Amino acid sequence: MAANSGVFEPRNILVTGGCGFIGANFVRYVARNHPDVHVTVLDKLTYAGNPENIAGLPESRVELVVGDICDAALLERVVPGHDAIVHFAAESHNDNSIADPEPFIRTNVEGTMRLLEAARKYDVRFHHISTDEVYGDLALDDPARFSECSPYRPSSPYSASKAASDHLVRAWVRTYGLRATISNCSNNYGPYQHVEKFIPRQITSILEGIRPKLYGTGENVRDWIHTEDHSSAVWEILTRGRIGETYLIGANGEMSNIAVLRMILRLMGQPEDAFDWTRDRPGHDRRYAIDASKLHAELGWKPMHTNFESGLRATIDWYTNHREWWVASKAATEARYRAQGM
Ligand code: NAD
Ligand code: TDX
Repeated sequence: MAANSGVFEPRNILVTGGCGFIGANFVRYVARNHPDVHVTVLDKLTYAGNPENIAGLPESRVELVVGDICDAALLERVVPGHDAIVHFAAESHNDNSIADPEPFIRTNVEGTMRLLEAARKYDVRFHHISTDEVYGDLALDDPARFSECSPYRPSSPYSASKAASDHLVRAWVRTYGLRATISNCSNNYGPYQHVEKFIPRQITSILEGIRPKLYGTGENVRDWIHTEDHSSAVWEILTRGRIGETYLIGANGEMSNIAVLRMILRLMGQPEDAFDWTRDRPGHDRRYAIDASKLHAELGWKPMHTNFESGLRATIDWYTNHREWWVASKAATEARYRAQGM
């Protein structure tokens, strides 16, 4: 660790959830762009974690510890010696949280508390990865976007658990002086995303000859950002963000679900109406939209992937070329959805 004109220069980072979608992309980003940094990944390898996601990275720079962030004794062994924790580990899927909220409270709330306690004890800089869903939703016809001042109004057990974890981080900053920052990002897309999520589900369904499934009216809007842009924003906040601050991350990628699905179908050479409607998600958030002005103004961050269609085309290519990565979890995921009528 070094302090250089206000820039924090971590040397030894603990990345929780680094075998999941966004965590693994962040580990790859750090390995590619910051070869002087060692990364320890701490991951429980739930159904959503896959060591293949970080395969091929130099063993001298990326190490995997398999374990649970709720395990205080394990954290006592793993945390000391790191100068930063970047906390991605979570139960992350809204539909799962509606079917069974309990693991969400355990990992997202209790697990975050355990990590905060370890960070406090060993005086480790902490960056907490969160979601725009903590702010609830916006009306479809409302020009407003979420900002760092938006009130917390989570809708699902998942987003409520993430909201709780954000509040814990702020309490540890204020009460114990923990050196922490928080980022709340919009919907990510890109390689290594689990096939339960919207974009990979639809792409892999088409590849398998299954008709894509659209919930409710399909008018719901999500604000898409490429996961590599999320990684670069997190790196800027970790190294140059102000302690105690929250930064929203987004890339002006608002699009309705039906428009995204039609784009996927077109790019994959299918008729644009070749999908099925399903029942709606209970409590389905209508629209998310991020105002990332603070991140732009304070840290000068800009997204690289500004053309959603070309990012989506690359993502389709990735799933097309990595069938062995997703085929087993596809069958299990679709069986789970079928049982729920989705
Ligand atoms: P993911 O489900 O793909 O990965 C989660 C990872 O955490 C997995 O590797 C899993 O094994 C691990 N994990 C789960 N419980 C654990 C535990 N108790 N101990 C240790 N490891 C555990 O999730 P993701 O989509 O990559 O999301 C990562 C983070 O980003 C989450 O905190 C999520 O809330 C946040 N986020 C996600 C999005 C999105 O679009 N996916 C957007 C904004 C924020
Ligand atoms: O088959 C589907 N059909 C469908 O219409 C699926 C899986 C989803 N949907 C809809 C529901 C949502 O409106 O697509 C939208 C996106 O769904 P998800 O991929 O489940 O994402 P979402 O619920 O928006 O949450 C995501 O973004 C915020 C991540 O999963 C969260 O971890 C993150 O915090």
